[in-house]
Amino acid sequence: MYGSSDRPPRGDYSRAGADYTCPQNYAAYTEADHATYRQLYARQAALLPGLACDEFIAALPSLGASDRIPRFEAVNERLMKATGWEIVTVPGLIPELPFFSLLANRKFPVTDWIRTPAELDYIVEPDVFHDLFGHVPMLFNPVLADYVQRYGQGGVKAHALGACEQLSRLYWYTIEFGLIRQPDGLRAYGAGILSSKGEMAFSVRDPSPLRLPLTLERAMRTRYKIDTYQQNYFVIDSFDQLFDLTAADFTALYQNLALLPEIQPGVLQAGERA
Ligand code: HBI
Ligand code: FE
Repeated sequence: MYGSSDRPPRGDYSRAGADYTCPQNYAAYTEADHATYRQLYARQAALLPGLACDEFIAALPSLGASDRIPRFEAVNERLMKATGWEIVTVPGLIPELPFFSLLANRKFPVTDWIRTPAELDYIVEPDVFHDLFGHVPMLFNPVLADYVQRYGQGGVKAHALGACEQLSRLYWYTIEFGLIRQPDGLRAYGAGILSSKGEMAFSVRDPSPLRLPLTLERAMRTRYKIDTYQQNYFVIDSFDQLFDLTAADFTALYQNLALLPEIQPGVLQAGERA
């Protein structure tokens, strides 16, 4: 998810080490927590056909338990074998540089607390359901897994260049809210969509949002809101296309972007078709 909220982040950061990781506090989960995970998993899994991309649906069983919050080390046994990634526990949102550094080392930060039953339909900050259900199955796909690592490497460079805002928009419009065109139609691959009850159908079927072909420039110029459905989505034709976008160094791109105005979400630009 994202680290741009201005509220003090939720979670007990006293548990975190220098790299912001901590052990998964499995004993702290109550039966209510496991019931919340079970309920979210069952509800979301029922929505996937026709809306989630094939790669996500194929990898979801690799998370293991669906009746309780899985032990991260059990997920790691399968994930490490599949793509050499491992999930590490964090208390919640962490600063951008540690976040990028973890991704650059094929470690995905997963928050270990879960939302309360009152927050079942919506929560602003990433909890274990958003991170584990939304993000982790896609890390079983080798091409997307390589994209996320290259994204992390790019993030470390962007931090040095002061270009985190632009790069976080690329994350937002791909890893969080990306759509992919399959032979049988549009599908979601972004974790923010895949872990959301309402945004699954909205992002793929609703006529109101813009759906634009993904280009680095357009995504990096486009602002985003963190607490509503997206007013525009960016569409790729394959994960290879996404990976190839990150081949070049972005320094020149950042310099060009600095000369161009930002774009408000949902606003069609000259020459674009809705
Ligand atoms: N921290 N735990 C966590 N999870 C995220 O997804 C995350 C983060 N910090 C920053 C962040 N995402 C975004 O701002 C990235 O685009 C950098
Ligand atoms: Fe996320």
